[in-house]
Parts: sequence; C-alpha cells; structure tokens
Amino acid sequence: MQQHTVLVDSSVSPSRIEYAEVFNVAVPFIDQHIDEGRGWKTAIINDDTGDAITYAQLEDRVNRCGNLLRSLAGESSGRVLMVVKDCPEFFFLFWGAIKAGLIPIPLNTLLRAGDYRHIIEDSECAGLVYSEEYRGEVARALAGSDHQPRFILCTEGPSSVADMMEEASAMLAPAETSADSECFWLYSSGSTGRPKGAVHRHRDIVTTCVHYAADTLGVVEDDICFSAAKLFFAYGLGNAMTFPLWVGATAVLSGQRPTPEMTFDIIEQHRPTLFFGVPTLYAAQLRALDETPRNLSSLRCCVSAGEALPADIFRRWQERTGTLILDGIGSTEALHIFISNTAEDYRPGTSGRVVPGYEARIVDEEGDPVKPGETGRLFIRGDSTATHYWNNAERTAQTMVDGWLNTGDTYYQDNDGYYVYCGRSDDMLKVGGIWCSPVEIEGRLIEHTQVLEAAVVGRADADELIKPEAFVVLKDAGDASDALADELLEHCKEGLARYKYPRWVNFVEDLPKTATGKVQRYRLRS
Ligand code: 3UK
Repeated sequence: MQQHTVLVDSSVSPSRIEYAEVFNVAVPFIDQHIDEGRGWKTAIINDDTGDAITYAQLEDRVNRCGNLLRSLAGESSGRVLMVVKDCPEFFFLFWGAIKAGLIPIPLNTLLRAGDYRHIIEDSECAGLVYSEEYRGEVARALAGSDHQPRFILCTEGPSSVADMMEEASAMLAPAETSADSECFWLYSSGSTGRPKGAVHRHRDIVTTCVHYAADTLGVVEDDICFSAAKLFFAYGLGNAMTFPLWVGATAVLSGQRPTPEMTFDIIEQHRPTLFFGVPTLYAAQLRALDETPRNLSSLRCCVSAGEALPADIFRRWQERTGTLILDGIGSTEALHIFISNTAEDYRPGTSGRVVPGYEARIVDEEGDPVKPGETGRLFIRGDSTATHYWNNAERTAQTMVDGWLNTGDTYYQDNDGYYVYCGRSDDMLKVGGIWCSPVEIEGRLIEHTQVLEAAVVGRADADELIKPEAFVVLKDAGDASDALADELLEHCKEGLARYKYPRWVNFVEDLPKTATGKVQRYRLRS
C-alpha cells in the first residue's frame, strides 16, 4: 500500500479499515482532496468574516503553519497548546502540527487562568497559540507558571500566526508517523483533581469518521456541517472539522457564543444540512421559535450529545422543524459518539444502539455483566479510544481497563435493546453539555468570606436539564438574604467558567455528612 493511505471496505459491517505502515492522518484529511480534484471546493465558511477557504487554500495554509510550528518548536516536546476560537486558523494549526509531526492540544476556551496554568505545566508544552479574546486569561496563567513555553503566538494581529505563516514555505512533506503514533491530546476534567490529557492516535480520527460519521450518520460530500459545540470539544472537533474533511464536505464556523439567534442566523444564511447541538441549546432554540419562526428548511438532520436529550425536546423539535434530533453518547476519551440513534432506528429518551465498530458492556460492582434490563456501569471498546492519560498512571488504570473504557456512566438496555442513560457514577454534572465539577463550584463558594461550607448538586430545570444547585452554610446564619444569594452568584460567575454558576442558592443550617465527614451530595438531590 502506498504511504499514508487508508483503505475502507464498507461492504462489511463494521467497515474494515486498513492503514499503510507509514501513515500521517493529515494526508487523507488535507492533501488527498487536491489529488481528488477538490481544490476549488469550499472547505470552510467563516461566518465572522464572511471568508470562504477552499481545499486548495486549506492545504497551502496547513503546510505553511506546519513549517512555522516546526521551526519554532525546534528540539522540544513538540506539544502545542491551542486556546483558539472556532476560525480557519484552528484548522491550520491543528493539521499543520500533525502533518509536521507535532502534537496539537486544543483547550476549552472557557477555562480560567488556574486551569491553563496547570495544563501548561502538566503538558510541558513547546508552544502556546491563543486567540485575542483569551489574551488576559493566558497571560495570567503564564505569569504564575513554572513552565515557560518556547513560543507564544496570537492568531491575529502583528507577529501573529497569520503574519508569520506568509513567510513560511508552502511545501511540507508529512512526518512519517504510523496509525498508532501519538497524534493529539484533549484535556478532560474529573470531579476531583486537575484536568487530565487524553492521548489520541492518528487512527482514532479515522475510526470516528468511518464508523460514526459515514456509516451511522451518513455524512456525505454535499453536506454543510454546522456545530454549535465548539471545535475544542471532541464533539465539535468531529462535527465541524474531521467529519466534513473526511468526505470533502463544507464546515461553517463562528467564534461567537452559540445562542438561538446566532445559530438561526447562520442556518438561514449558510443553509447547513447537518446541525450539531446540545440539549440545553435545543431547549432554548425551541423557546425562541415560539416567539419568532425561522427558516430551518436546509437541515436534513440534527444531532445532540454531551448530556441526555429529554424525549420531550425531541418531540417538540420534530413537530416544529420536521427534523429528527439523533441523540448519541460520546466522550473525550472515546473521541466521539459510540452509542447512537440513527435516522432509521431511533427511540426518543434513549441513547440508541451501539455504533458498529464499538462494543458495549454494562457491568455490576464486581465487573460482571448485569442481567438484561438491569442498570450498571457502562464500558465500551473501540478503535478510537485514548491510549492513556498523560502523566497520570492512576487515572489511566481506573479508566482504561484491559482495552475497555470505563465511561463512568450508569446505563441499562431496555426490552428492545436501546441504551438508556441513568446518570453518572460520580458526582460530576454536565451543564449545557460541558463538564462541571461540584467540588470546583463548592471551592469557589467557600472562598467568599461569609461562607462556611457549601455543597453543590445537579437539579433538573423545567426542560429536565441538569443545572447546578448550591446548599450553603453561612458563618453567621443571620446573614442569609436574597441580596447575599445574588452576591454569591456574582462571586461564582467571576471566578469560574461562566456556565458553572449555581442557578439556585439555598441557605441551610448544616450539610448531611458521613461519619467520616464526607458530604453526602446524593441526600441533597431533589
Ligand atoms: C455524558 C451523555 C447522556 C456522559 C462528547 C459526543 O460529551 C462528550 O464528551 P465529554 O468528555 O463527556 C462525556 C460524558 O458526557 N454524555 C455525553 N453524551 C451524552 N450522557 N446522553 C448523551 N447523549 O456522562 C459521558 O460519559 O465532555 C459527546 C462526542 C464527543 C464527546 N467528547
């Protein structure tokens, strides 16, 4: 087989994927399109600027960016942190790094300096690239950091990536990696402890594109993909970058915060065929559609992930727009969706069935398979799962067990075999599809001078979507007031990523605890 080629046999299920011994994933996703005569076609539409980037331009920019990053990285870890909004430069940096044999690490742009500092130190990154919007947070992180990257670049402005790329060569031979070589990392958060870097291989990207995007969702060359979930999430990375690039389709990007108005404006203007959202957004979009009808006729299908999609939202969306929302569960460690509904086979209120190419097991406390219909811990196995967490053997051993991935989710299979989500096995919350640690919010509350103790749990709102609720013990119970509750909310909004503030604050006398003094969050859940 010729170097860097991947062969897919879709006549069998699951599709069989075969790699050349020397394989760099940037070749099929970027270079290949030129050979196939797709250079003229629009790969990316940037809604913020109105720019359209063709596949030929994409290849040119990826090569320049790869050369630039390689010259800056020199002899170093080769790891490049990206605090970059959704924009074409995200593509140039990510693929340029991979093609040059470096390791891009896209980071959640909603994080605060403390998390960035940890990640800079933990990754011992060679470089850091950020979008202007995040300059302050990045600067604060670097100021306190024990590790100083060799290079720090902004995507725009003078001496930026855009500027320096022009000087770099447009010729770049792909680094001679293999399908199993380390390719990129994604940081994932847990209920305690700092974010951990999940290490993904070149093949992981191909696996999600073949088994989920092409074979399950049916993404094709004529599709226009628009994801409200940003590229730094594994979910968005697939939706708006790797999926369209795999089949030669088009991605629409926006650096703006996804609101109903923003997403509807983009859908009306760019007429995407596939829309990817999270349940909280679908709920907000439905409310907005009650006020003002919008033209969503370009959509042939919608996808939801990040947290469970309530059946009621599925039904209301179908009634209102005539399109299905296919709910599927994925994770950062698995890279994308591994259990999903499909257009031909769906059941609202469930995550659907196992995506071909993956295996699932629901097990009890002892690790034995549960009886049909019983709930247990979900494990999955497939060819896209991270090999390990960087620098964290303990969490690796807990999560990656004999080739199986411990999802940390509780599931059962209904009588017809659909997988039904029952919650997390830990106290972690998914708020608007994004991880939220109760411990972190509690920590922030306790920083307030009037707070003695705090406990945070998830509570379902009117749309059956989980939001944080705080139970607060004050140093002086007499201080409790609505004004103080508002002050605590502001305090949280300031110190935490925006989506993490508690939506309800309850002042209580004390918190339920175990004999050893551990807060029993489950007793606070309503
Ligand atoms: C939860 C869901 C119920 C579940 C993700 C699609 O969410 C993604 O990755 P994360 O690492 O979180 C993983 C955890 O989120 N979850 C995700 N989807 C669903 N729970 N129903 C769902 N449909 O707890 C899971 O373990 O942030 C989603 C594609 C790629 C992803 N990374």
